[in-house]
Amino acid sequence: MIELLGADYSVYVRSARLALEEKGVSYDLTPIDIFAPEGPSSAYQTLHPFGKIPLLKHGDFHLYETPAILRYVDEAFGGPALQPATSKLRARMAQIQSILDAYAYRTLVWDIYVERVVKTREGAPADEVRIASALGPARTVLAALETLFEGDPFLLGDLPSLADCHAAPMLSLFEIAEEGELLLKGTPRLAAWLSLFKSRASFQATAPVPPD
Ligand SMILES: N[C@@H](CCC(=O)N[C@@H](CS)C(=O)NCC(=O)O)C(=O)O
Repeated sequence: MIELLGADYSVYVRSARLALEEKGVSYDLTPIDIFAPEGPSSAYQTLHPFGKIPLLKHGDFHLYETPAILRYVDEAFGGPALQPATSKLRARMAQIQSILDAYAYRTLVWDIYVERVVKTREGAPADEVRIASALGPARTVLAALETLFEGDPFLLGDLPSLADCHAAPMLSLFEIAEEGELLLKGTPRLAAWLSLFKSRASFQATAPVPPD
């Protein structure tokens, strides 16, 4: 049995869940709230010394870092392959995943989505300077992803891959911000891919439960 520790609001947890759903692997999501005032428990910190989510448990095998989890889920279980067959496409997949972690996550999610959408929802003022400074880097991320598109209709071909699972949670949050929606109009392939991926059963099954 697979246990995924994390929270449904987390983009990285959703990436891992998307891979599990796409593979048809059943799992339990055990709540870990890293933003709780007291932080994650010391038992969790022992398992994940960086205190982030997700963490995957498969029997006595424990794994953290989402790209490693995604690859393990694809390789350890049956179901449709989520890694392309050729070295070039697998390299492209790793490249896209690295771009997402290094350049997209902080810019699209924290600098733009959290500032514009989450802070507004919480009645706090958005940091307009932070948003404005993130627009150039966000444009660069979107343009790079648009250029690296190798597939149709998915990022790497006619079937979904780990790159799609990794990218969709970040980009779907980014799109909720007005700046994200606008910038995505400049990358039509990426926008069409996002719209398609959001309609998949895996994406719908992993939607965060709205807070009360
Ligand atoms: N490198 C980690 C990043 C995971 C990550 O940043 N998760 C976020 C939630 S989406 C988190 O745990 N944030 C808590 C924090 O930064 O304190 C991975 O690939 O799993």
